[in-house]
Formats: sequence, structure tokens, C-alpha cells
Amino acid sequence: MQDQLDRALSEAEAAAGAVRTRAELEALKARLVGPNGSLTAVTKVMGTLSKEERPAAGKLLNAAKARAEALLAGLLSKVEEAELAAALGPEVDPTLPSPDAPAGVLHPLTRTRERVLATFRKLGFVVAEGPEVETEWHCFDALNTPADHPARDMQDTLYLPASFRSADAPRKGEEALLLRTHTSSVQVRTMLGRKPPLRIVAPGRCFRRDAVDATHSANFHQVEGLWVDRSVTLADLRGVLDFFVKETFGPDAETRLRPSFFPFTEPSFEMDIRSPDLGRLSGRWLEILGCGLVDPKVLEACGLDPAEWSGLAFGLGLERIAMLQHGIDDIRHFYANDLRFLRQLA
Ligand code: FA5
Repeated sequence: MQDQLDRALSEAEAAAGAVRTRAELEALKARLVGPNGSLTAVTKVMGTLSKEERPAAGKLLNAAKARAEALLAGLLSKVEEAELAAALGPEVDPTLPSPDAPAGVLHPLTRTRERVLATFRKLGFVVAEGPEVETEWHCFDALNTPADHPARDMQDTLYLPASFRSADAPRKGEEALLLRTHTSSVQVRTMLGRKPPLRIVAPGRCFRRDAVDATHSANFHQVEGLWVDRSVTLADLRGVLDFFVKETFGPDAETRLRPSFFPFTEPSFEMDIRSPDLGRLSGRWLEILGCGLVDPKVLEACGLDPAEWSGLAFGLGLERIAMLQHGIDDIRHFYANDLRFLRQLA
């Protein structure tokens, strides 16, 4: 009997090497343990044995069945592995370049922001940040913007409900909170938090209740600049902004400062540029930013002695810069996520 079992199993083990598919496995299984299988045939011999012979024969049979089961289970997992590999297709080489993977690019506004910041970094400015939800004090009071200034009106500024208040302002009592209307609030936070001399550029989102049209958005981006030192002058303002304009719009771009008014600078200007390389806007004076020398009242509100310190500040609209650079005629393109538009600028 032992010989018979060994023969049946040896045959099955020899045949196992050739099994590749589930059908071949089933055929081998049938040959071994099916109704007419070689192992089944030995089982049938049990009936012919005497009572004394049966226990030993039963042991042999059980051992043989276990060997057969292990063999079949091993084959099954081999077949399953082969099936999975076939379903997955040929092996992937992850190091090969993808033939048509669309390359993602940074949003044009992000690229303009990075270029603007890189330009000012060359002049020693470092990047600063401030919160988008701001206190009324940081956005207006500290910037010498009186309580009756139209910018503070509910019509122009998005205030948070009265239930949201902040104690984060050096004025007594709780402060109303609003979505900052400009990045000039970062001037205040910087002067309160660091000792001059300082030179910062602060990029960020701004919010206004402006009617949305081709050049206005209710949520746009500015970059603020602030330089405070012992004797900062208008010549420095001119030099810094000229350098920025030439780096951004090319060496042929001209600049001019036009007198203007901001409560937080004195004197205040708007800077225009004119360039021969701006498509259909070439040769026209175009306003690009607001600027001036920091008003002494702002320095005082931020704890700096105006007799010792002076500063220059400027604020530009990122969308405006990007629109001029790329000849974009509608600000809303930036926010529509239309791939046709984004690909053109990639
Ligand atoms: C200011 O916001 C001043 N804080 C700028 C400043 C800073 C002056 C420091 C002096 C010293 P103004 O409101 O003009 O100024 O806005 C500056 C720029 O932001 C504009 O030239 C424009 O490019 C952009 N801007 C303003 N409102 C919008 C809007 N609704 N949509 C898109 N861009 C806007």
C-alpha cells in the first residue's frame, strides 16, 4: 500500500511541474483525488483490509492525503499568481518617460508673484506675511485711515459678523474683524513685530466689495513693499521701483510718479509705466501701483520714533502686472480655471 501511495504521489508531483492553468490543475486533481483518481483507488483498498491492518493503513493514507492537499494548494497559488500577472499585463518600468503625460504648470498669478518677489529679493527685501482676516485697527486705524474714511464703509469692506471680535490689537477693547482690503496691514504687523532697519515684501489676497468687471475682482492679490531705515528718501523709492519695472517689463520701460493720496503715506504717488513692448497698450502711460513715504503717524502708531526712522512703502496689484505682461484683457480669466487660457500662458 505504501508503494501504491508513493507511486500515486510521485506521479502527481512529476506532473505538477507542467501545470500552468486552472484547467490543467483541475485535470491533475481529478487524476489524483477524483472518483477514478490514483489516490482514491488506494482508499478503496481499505475496505479489503483486516481490522488489525486498518489503523496503520489509515495513518499512511492520511499522510498521503495531506501531501496531496499541500501539493494542490501550492499549485493553486502558483496558478492564481500567473492569472494575476496576466491580468496586469506586461511588467511596468517606472523609470521610462511617459509618452504623453500632461505637464502641470504653476498658475500665471503664482508665477508673476514669484517673479515679483525674486526681483525684490535682489534688493535685499525678505518675504513677510499677515492674516487675511484682519482687525479694523491693523487695516485702517494704524494706517492713519480715519473712522469716516469711505474705505471703512460697509459698502467697500467685508466685515465679519459682530459676534466675531478680536483682542489682537494694541487698542483697548475688542476689535471688529474684516477681510483685509489691502496688504498694507502687513506693514503694521511687521513694524510692530520687528526692529528696523527692515525691508519686506508681503504678497497676499485682498478682499473688497468692488463690482466685478474686466479689471476688478472682489478677491484679488497684492504685493506690499516696506523699507524702514534711518534715512529712507524719495530717491530710494524711485530707485527701487525703477529697478522693479525694468526687471519686469524690460529695459525700455519708463516710469513716472504722479501725485496721489493715501492716508498712510506722505507724500503719496501712483506710478505709471510706459513701454514699447506691451502689445496694443504699447506707448501708453499705465498705472501700476500706489506708493509713497511712510506717514510719520503710521510709524508712531507702530511704536517707531519718526525723528529716528523713515520709510517707503508701495502696493501693487498682481493681476494688473500679469495682465500687462501677457496682454490679458479680462481679470476674470485668472479665476475661471479654463485650461485653454492656462495653456496659452504656460
Ligand atoms: C492700495 O491698496 C494701497 N494699499 C497701496 C499702497 C501701499 C499705497 C503702500 C501706498 C503705499 P489701491 O486701492 O490703489 O491702493 O490698490 C493698489 C492696487 O491693487 C491697484 O493698483 C490695483 O492694481 C489693485 N486693485 C485694487 N482693487 C482691485 C480690485 N478690485 N481688483 C483687482 N485689483 C485691484
